[in-house]
Amino acid sequence: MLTKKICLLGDFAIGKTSLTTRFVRQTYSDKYLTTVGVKIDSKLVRLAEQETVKIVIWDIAGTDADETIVDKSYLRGSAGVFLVADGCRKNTLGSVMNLKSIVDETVGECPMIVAINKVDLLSEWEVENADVARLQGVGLQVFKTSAKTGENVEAAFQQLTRLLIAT
Ligand code: G3D
Ligand code: MG
Repeated sequence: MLTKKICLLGDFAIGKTSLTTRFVRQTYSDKYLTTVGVKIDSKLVRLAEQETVKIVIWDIAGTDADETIVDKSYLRGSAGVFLVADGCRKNTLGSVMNLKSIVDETVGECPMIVAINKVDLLSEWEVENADVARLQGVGLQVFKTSAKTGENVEAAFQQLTRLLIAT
């Protein structure tokens, strides 16, 4: 079976761990432990074409909103990257662009998907269509997700998996 490593990257407290937990275990907990270092999970993803891929997910500790620091050694061997922003904090989109550049430099060209998370909190939503269009303009596919309700979580991971096996 194909095994592919992906990394989740994005600012602190935007929902990386919650998205991973939702995807891997179909659950969501409002209680969470701040990720220290890295947490590794895996899940078998069955694609429509009867193909099953084992996705190994590296949930890397949140970066500081101002610094976008990521230990590049974690990125090594990644087949793809799941970039995460918080729809209620527009500045987290800037970090997504920085992280994309870091991935471009360290991993090289690889599939990346953006999840703009917390779409269940629409009343607090700050991200506009133009922001989404800007990401799409640099070739990123964007999903508005909620780890809380599960909306689009499976779809985003499935799409990244599809891109992984297409390359
Ligand atoms: P991180 O791994 O990116 O640092 P976490 O983020 O998954 O630890 O989540 C940070 C906070 O955001 C947690 O709340 C978590 O419950 C919340 N959260 C994550 N995803 C969603 C979502 O889709 N919707 C909503 N409404 N909240 C979400 P606390 O309050 O424990 O800090
Ligand atoms: Mg975390």
